[in-house]
Amino acid sequence: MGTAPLPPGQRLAKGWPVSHYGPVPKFRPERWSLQVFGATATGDKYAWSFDELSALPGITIETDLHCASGTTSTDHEFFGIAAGTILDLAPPAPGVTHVMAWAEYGYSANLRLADFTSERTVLATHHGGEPLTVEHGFPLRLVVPHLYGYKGPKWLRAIEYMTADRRGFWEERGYHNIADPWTEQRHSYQEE
Ligand SMILES: Nc1nc2c(c(=O)[nH]1)N[C@H]1C(S)=C(S)[C@@H](COP(=O)(O)O)O[C@H]1N2
Ligand SMILES: [Mo]
Repeated sequence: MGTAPLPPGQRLAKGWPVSHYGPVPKFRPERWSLQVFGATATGDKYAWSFDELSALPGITIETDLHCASGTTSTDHEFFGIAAGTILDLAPPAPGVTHVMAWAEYGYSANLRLADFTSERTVLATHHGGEPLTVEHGFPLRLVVPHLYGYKGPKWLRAIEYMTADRRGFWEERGYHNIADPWTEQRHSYQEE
């Protein structure tokens, strides 16, 4: 937050910069769903329309966003569905250790299950009381406050439950598999 220290090696961004790879997708509500697939407890797939998702109970969190390239934007208030709520509605099989968060155009980020189920991890629909803007991920983005920004896909479309780890988009391209900003886990070469 405004008075919180920045993680090591980060500088303050001006405002809230937009940062992502590739184009901004169009939202087509009639074709849109959030899916949960992979190693679910029942073997079933789950899907929610945007209206169904919006009817679920939500939480508000405050956080800074730390981009691994070195800028931090501060004082964000996100509202959305706690990741734990999704876990309750779509229980994972006992062997699930990781999830892959999938966005439009195949962007992905892998997370340890504990990072995904962290109390403050949210599938955000709103920022500062307003729907997300399209460049910041409308209609839905994942926010994982305790990890670098690349672990939070904008334009989120699916959660895949996994029984083993697999690297996501940036993790395959030289970024750190865990992404803790407080210990500067930026690069894959830092992994043991
Ligand atoms: N779909 C998608 N989500 C993404 C990215 C991306 O390239 N594609 N980039 C990530 C990175 S590296 C960062 S730092 C944040 C930036 O979020 P912002 O543009 O809202 O500041 O989005 C993350 N989510
Ligand atoms: Mo980033």
